Amino acid sequence: MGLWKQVGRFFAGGAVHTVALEEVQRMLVEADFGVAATNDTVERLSRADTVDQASLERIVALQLGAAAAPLARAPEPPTVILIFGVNGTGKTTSVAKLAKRLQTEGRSVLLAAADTFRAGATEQLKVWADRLGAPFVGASQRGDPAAVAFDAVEAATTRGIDAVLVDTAGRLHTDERLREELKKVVRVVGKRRSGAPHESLLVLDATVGQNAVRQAQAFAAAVPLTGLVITKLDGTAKGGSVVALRRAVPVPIRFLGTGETLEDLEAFDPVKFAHRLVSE
Ligand SMILES: Nc1nc2c(ncn2[C@@H]2O[C@H](COP(=O)(O)OP(=O)(O)OP(=O)(O)O)[C@@H](O)[C@H]2O)c(=O)[nH]1
Ligand SMILES: [Mg+2]
Repeated sequence: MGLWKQVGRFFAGGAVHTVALEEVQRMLVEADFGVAATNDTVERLSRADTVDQASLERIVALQLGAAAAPLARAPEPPTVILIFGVNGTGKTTSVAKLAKRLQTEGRSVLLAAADTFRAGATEQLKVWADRLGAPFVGASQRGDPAAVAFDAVEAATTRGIDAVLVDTAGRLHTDERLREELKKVVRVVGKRRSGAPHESLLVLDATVGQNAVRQAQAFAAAVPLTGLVITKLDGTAKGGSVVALRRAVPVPIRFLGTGETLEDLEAFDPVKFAHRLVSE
């Protein structure tokens, strides 16, 4: 991402000039920071006596909120974790990565395919479940996503499994039917298990820039979210969308997806991310 490589030359000697700030502003917008984070960053830079790489990192980190909290743990198993997002953002892959992470922490997981919309979605999650050696619940045919989620919570309760990860269908965030469907999933798991869902994570693709901000706002208005998972950060030079997202929705960033394998998931760390964005 290496923002300093682009903007550092405008602060040669550390001095802050108006011309430099205008150039920096343009580059931040270019890097998907969005208007609010761009203006805030430029404001802070303009007030600094001198600007160097470390100070820019600090200014960016300040806007990224706190480090990620660990995944919630219900007082009695199972902990229910719902995964939302538009098509192709990396929901199913993130479910598998989160399952792997929980298993590594010694927690048992069950995967539920509540994406009954897209042909092949159930099979795709089943492949991950088999690879992880995790039990799996899906609908045999085009079923009701809420019913799948309900059955999954039921199965995990009976079997004493620690966590249920529910993969849902991806459709456009503007789709009214999808929003109703997701609300129903939330309602139904809450009925089966008081306090559930314990986590509702929204998966966003970092490569789509400001569009991810609009998706986050639409989902946050439809269902109560507990965190964001931002994927495909390996595939973009513009990680600024992470800063923009943090500004746009009052939902903490929990994990970053950095590739296609099970290991490519990081707990979000603002200082580390600011370093990557500015200096690498
Ligand atoms: N480079 C990269 N690719 C990713 C990442 N996460 C997911 N992908 C890829 O993105 C594509 C879509 O991932 P899925 O997990 O199927 O996305 P989805 O949101 O479940 O898609 P739908 O179910 O169709 O809505 C796949 O090719 C994944 O391998 C990531 O962090 N980095
Ligand atoms: Mg999927």
